[in-house]
Amino acid sequence: MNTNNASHVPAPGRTHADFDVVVIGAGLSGLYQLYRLRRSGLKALVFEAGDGIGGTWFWNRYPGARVDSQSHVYQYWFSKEIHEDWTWSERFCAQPELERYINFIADRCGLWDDIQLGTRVTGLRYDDNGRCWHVETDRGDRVTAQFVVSCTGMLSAPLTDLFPGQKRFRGELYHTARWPKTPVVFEGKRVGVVGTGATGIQVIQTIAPLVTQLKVFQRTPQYTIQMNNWRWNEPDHKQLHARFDELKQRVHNTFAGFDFDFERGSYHALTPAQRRDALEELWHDGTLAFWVGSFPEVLVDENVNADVTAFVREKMRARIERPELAAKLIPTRYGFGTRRVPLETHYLEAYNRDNVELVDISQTPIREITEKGVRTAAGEYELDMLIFATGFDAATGALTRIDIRGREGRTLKEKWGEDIRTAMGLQLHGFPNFFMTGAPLAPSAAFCNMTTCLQQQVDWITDTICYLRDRGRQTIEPTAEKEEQWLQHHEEIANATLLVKTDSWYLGSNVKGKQRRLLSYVGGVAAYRQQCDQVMAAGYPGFVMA
Ligand code: NA7
Repeated sequence: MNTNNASHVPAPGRTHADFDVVVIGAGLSGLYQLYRLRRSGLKALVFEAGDGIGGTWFWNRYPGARVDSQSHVYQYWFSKEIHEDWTWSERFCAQPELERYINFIADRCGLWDDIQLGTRVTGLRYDDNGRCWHVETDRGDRVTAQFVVSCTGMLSAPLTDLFPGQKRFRGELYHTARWPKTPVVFEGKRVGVVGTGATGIQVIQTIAPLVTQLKVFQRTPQYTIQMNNWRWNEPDHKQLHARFDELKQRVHNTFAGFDFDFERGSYHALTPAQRRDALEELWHDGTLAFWVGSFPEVLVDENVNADVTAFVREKMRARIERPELAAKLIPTRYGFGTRRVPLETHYLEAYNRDNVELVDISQTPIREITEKGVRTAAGEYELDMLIFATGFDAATGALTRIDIRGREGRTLKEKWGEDIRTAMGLQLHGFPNFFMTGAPLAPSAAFCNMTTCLQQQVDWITDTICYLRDRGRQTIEPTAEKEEQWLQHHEEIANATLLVKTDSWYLGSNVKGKQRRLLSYVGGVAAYRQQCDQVMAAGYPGFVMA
């Protein structure tokens, strides 16, 4: 595409750009962003790198991929009518159903015309004179847009090149976030999985019964919660549809954007027996409520955390047959909930199988990938297939992999290379008219049910663009002081939690050389939304409009 229609006289608040808005990414947030922009009368174009829409649910089609939020809160809330035309088959849906849902939404809203698939944005350059962004893609597109909204996903830049020798492996090699659409055959194969995060766990529990041999290379053990999944039936669908208005409100007013909250009061106010009962009840629920809907002290109070950790260890131990295995699989070096807690189904039992071996690489790391398999400091493991479930350069990676140049040509990579900071996770000083969703220092990941926070962020961004247009303004940019103030607020909350004591992608410590900073805002979804709304209501203090 090469659009060049800049001859018109722009309406007040608009520039001569080809588009009012270019959106990067057609995942959950990108599609809703397009929907909102169109409804606001804005001309938008979405560039999507994949050859299909869905973002996370397009790329992560690995065996066992499933959402850890309950389906009835992991959805869009903009249309009751559309909501009633869709039913979820399970309490926690699998990837194919999520991908179908996202395509259903695009069909129902007629979004396809403004989405260009198979096109990766490679460069963004801000033009101070034209007050617009120049957008370049790997397909040779050159367009201008007054605003750019990145909907690139918090977990979309996979860590794929981790070990020497990867290219010489003669077997099949996959990263879970680049899983092929063509069927992968597991039967009769010796398979290795590197990584035991939420992804690795889903892969392992799914393929363990299929493969001849499974070697799991585990560097850090995980606390896990047993998922309590079930199939919904007709009366359930009716009941969930009837709850639309209530749920739509509720998810925006809980700590983590779910249909549960810290509603049991203080852990300290309960007797030991009451605490045990509460934990048992939450455990039985089989959702992330055991973590981000139990007691707020779990994330901040060492003693409460130790109690809950002991409870989880006990539950895990009961399912692992061999004590030496339990010693490897149950974490001891960090507290429950200070890393992302995966939900699982028969994960621990997979290790009771004869064809599954847990290779503890905490002391004997992987040295290289050989022609035949994996060589650790303890020896070589011959494999037919190797699966990397090795995670992502979270929050920053998707954007620093694009050449983004703001005012005076300064790159985002340089900016975040010095210090990862944003204004409320929504904008950046030095990058006017550039908006982000799922970015650093906004609520995200398990501290926000992603659909809740992404829709809230898209709403704020769209309303802000309309605010400018309606007042004849062309640009908006946060001040350096606003960024600093938000950073201080974020750090104050983050440093009061136990999260900052444990290494994980939450802190960027999974990426060599990355600054250690809690990437998600953990002040709570409701509190965050209120702050965003207040900024808007007060006429955007801390943001410069021109
Ligand atoms: P995660 O949670 O970052 O997990 C990645 C796993 O890969 C984790 O077990 C890592 O061990 C392991 N890993 C990464 N690099 C290496 C190397 N070099 N050697 C050995 N092991 C390695 O990613 P996921 O995809 O599972 O989940 C990401 C999020 O997606 C998840 O939290 C949900 O929100 C959805 P480590 O723990 O670093 O020792």
